Amino acid sequence: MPTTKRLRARMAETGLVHIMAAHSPLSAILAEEAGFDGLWASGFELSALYGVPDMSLISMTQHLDMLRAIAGCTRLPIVADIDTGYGNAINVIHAIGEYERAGAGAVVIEDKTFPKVTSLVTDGRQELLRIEEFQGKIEAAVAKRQDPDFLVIARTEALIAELGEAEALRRARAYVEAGADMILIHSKKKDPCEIESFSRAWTEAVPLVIVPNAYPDLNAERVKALRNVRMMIYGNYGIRASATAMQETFRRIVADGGVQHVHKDILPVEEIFRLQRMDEVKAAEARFLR
Ligand code: SPV
Ligand code: MG
Repeated sequence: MPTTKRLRARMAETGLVHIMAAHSPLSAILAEEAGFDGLWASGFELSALYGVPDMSLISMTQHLDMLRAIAGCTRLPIVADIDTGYGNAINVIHAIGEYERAGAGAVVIEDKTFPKVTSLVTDGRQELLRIEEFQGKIEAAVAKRQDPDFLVIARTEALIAELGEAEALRRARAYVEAGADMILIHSKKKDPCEIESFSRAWTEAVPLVIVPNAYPDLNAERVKALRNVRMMIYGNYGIRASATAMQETFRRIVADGGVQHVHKDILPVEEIFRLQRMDEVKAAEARFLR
């Protein structure tokens, strides 16, 4: 079954899919082994990996290269974070062709102006596009996709821009009219009540996607009670987890004056060999090297 169909089937079967952020093939392999339903090719994570802020500084080529590398290492569906779609509706048309070919199963396009500013930063300059212009981008994405199961997810940043729930609902409804398959509603409030209130006010048939980065208390059990959220994206947990581990380990090595203590607390090299599928290489060596 193609990954696009699998993602839709999993949503229908479980009612809520769990999508983990991946910034590399290794993080994707670990997410797959942990049991996630899909991967989030996160702009934030890839930006952080390159050591730059998430402000449209990473090019489409860089993002696509990483997505292709991830797609080559996992069977999980990939939800591609294409930010603003790299420009206007014409750029979106080009991007959809590229992302479908690269192996994405869905895209999320957000209604900010290009270049964007990362959503969770304090006092970020959050500028939104005119509704009609963003509708054109969603319509262009829907018209361009080849596979009807490829999801076009419209993300509104109205709450991030502090425009209020009424504006967020107005925008989300306009994006449904334009053909969006799902609506991603984002919030930077620590209290999940902003998202819960939006979800209760959302009466359209099109389901919601959330990214509980700022409001971690909204767990799957609470989300299921909302009834119209079908996808949870763990948006920056891959890069934060790996940075936590590296920061702690590197500091200990400097403090200890060597690796004599940390080596027992990190994965043995044999585990990395397993993740690299060294056994397959050894089998191929035995069979083909003469
Ligand atoms: C990302 O992971 O790139 C996101 C989620 O878009 S957030 O950074 O919280 O906006
Ligand atoms: Mg992003």
